[in-house]
Amino acid sequence: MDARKQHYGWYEGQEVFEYVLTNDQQAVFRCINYGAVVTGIEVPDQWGKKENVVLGFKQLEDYVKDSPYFGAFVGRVAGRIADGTWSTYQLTQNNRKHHMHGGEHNFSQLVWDSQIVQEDNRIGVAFSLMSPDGDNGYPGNLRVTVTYYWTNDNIWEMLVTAETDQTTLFNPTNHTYFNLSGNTKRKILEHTLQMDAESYAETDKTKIPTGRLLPVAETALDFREPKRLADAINERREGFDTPFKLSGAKTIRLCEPESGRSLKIETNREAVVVFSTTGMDEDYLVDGEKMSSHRGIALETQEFPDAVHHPEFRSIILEPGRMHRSFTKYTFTTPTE
Ligand code: G6D
Repeated sequence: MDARKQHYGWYEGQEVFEYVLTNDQQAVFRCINYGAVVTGIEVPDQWGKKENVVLGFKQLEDYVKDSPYFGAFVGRVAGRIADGTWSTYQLTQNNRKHHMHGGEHNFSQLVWDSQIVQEDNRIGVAFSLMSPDGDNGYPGNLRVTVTYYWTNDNIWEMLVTAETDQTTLFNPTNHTYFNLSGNTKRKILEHTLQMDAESYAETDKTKIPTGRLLPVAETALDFREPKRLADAINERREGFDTPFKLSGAKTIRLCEPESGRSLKIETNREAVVVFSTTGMDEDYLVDGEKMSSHRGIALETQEFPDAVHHPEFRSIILEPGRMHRSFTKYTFTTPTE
């Protein structure tokens, strides 16, 4: 296994590095310390051809200018908080009147401290930052570390820890968009998605959960058995920007039959937001083509959005003296494995 650090660019006077982690199968995991962004994951298809399976850009300037959170670590709180209010605090309102993905100049747009970690069976990069008291309206100095490990079995493990000195909120996610066809050569419509999710959170027109958890049975949102995304989106023309409650083994599986690549996601979080990119029509290019509907799918493991206003959702309150610990594990395979 090999871990390399190389210059990637400059952001507000700070140097940005790219880390290239190569395992013994020559599968590659790339990330940068701007936004703790995962910039590339190159894994084999069923014939052994290695290609990139996540959406990203070639250079830092594009991440700074255009990114819809490609590969980024999002925080303090992923998703929307209605009206940006919590307790007596007013958080920044950067999505209509709501607070979204941590607000203005959030974790995905900061340069993190970073260092390579080498262990017996895995290599990784530990990113850390101190979010000061008052950051985007949140109380408390919050120390956050996210470590991305890459193993010889093509597993990306994400471990998050955080501590605060005042009661605050913390509900991060990683916002990678997957496309298992390789180098975005096909859309995600022929991918199948399967999730251990019996219910989903109903949301209003501004994408805030109403608080009602509805059964997926007999709806377009039933992914308990593998379902072609084209079929699911045919049944639900607006696509998915939807929080699902994970249950049982909490496993999510994405497969692309043509390449033979599969991704299995396991986590200790309560929910996953599935964002199918339906309706996206942007001016920037990804792999040489305009970013448009269904070029990728984001699978954002987290606690429910707007959990602060819904006691029925798992709490995202972090108290001083208690360490937040969460993980998500992404396993890439082909049929021969
Ligand atoms: C998140 O749920 C949100 C979307 O609504 C948003 O457009 C995207 O991030 C950038 O997944």
